[in-house]
Amino acid sequence: MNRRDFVTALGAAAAANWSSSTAIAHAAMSPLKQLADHKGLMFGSSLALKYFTQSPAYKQLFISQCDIATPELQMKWNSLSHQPGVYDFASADQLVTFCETNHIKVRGHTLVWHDSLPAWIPGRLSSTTAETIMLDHIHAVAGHFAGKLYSWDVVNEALDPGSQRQDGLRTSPWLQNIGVDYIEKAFRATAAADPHALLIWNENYLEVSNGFGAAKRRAMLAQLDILLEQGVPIHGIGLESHLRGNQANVLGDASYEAFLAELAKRGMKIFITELDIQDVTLPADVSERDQTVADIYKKFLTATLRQSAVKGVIAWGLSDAFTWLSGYAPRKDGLPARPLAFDANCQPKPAYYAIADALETAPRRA
Ligand code: 9MR
Repeated sequence: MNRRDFVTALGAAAAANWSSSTAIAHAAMSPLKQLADHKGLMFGSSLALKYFTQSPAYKQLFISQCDIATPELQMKWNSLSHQPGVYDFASADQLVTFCETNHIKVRGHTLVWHDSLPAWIPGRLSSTTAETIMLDHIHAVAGHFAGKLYSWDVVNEALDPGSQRQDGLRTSPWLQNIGVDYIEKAFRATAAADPHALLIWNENYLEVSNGFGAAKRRAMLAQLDILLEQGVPIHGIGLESHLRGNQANVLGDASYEAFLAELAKRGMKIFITELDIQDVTLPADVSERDQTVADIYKKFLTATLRQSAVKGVIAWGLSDAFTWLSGYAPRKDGLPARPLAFDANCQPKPAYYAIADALETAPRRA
């Protein structure tokens, strides 16, 4: 039995009889960052340092598995600033220092979003003030971290086919008050403030092959063609990939791979930026639930990693003990959510083996 078969068999054993196989599984575990690195890829997770205070084991797990991290909250506008023009970078700086010490790259997240804005913003935004407010924010924040970050999510979730606009753009406060060129202005300002960071458009639902996802893909490619034609410095696309346990038939299919190829053709680097799998609709039985989640990880990542423009996979958390889904999408039966690679005790689940397997079968990047 080769190592991959061994790891797969362990995954199946873990699903069948979790408690007795945990010790062996842990011993056989290769760090995901190492498996990724063998293929010229990065692996990481969202990061909130407060979880490390609650669980030193989680801290060790994080350091062992990740070579890239995204602050879950600390670089959002409402975390950094409570009054116009006044910023407190202490928590975000602490996170960056932790990552520097542990050789973990940091993805800045996120500069221009319609969500997580400070309470003072809505009352102040108008067509005469919005552009200055946005550009001052980019200047202050991207300027503060200049040279320290791997990338910036410059705009976040800027598409919404439900908006009924022809161009598929979200009618966010930025679009409403600045106009469609807020995207171009945001990218150019970030490039000026931090010329070293990769500049990313981070977006949700692009990975889902249904009508909504297809409309988003069309809108994204059309926007990219306009922006790139105008020389806007946009270097990559983030696919959030908050997946669901009942989506197996609309994930990782040929139309998705064709979309990734279209992004690659336009010179985009591609990142999976917020990967998790909501298990709210899945059966209570843990083995069955874990296996369904693992199968989706495997199918989705295998298809994704075939595309060499994909440079990294970042999960939205590592341990089921610390997932936003516990609050956002609690199960009706009250059982804890199991959306991530490691269980609440930081032990690998079938999802871990599925991710490991997809990384091991991925083609090597140049
Ligand atoms: O996981 C994050 C949650 O704790 C926050 O309350 C929420 C609002 O800031 O953001 C969540 O993360 C989001 C990410 O920043 C952007 N894409 C969607 C993520 C899940 O909502």
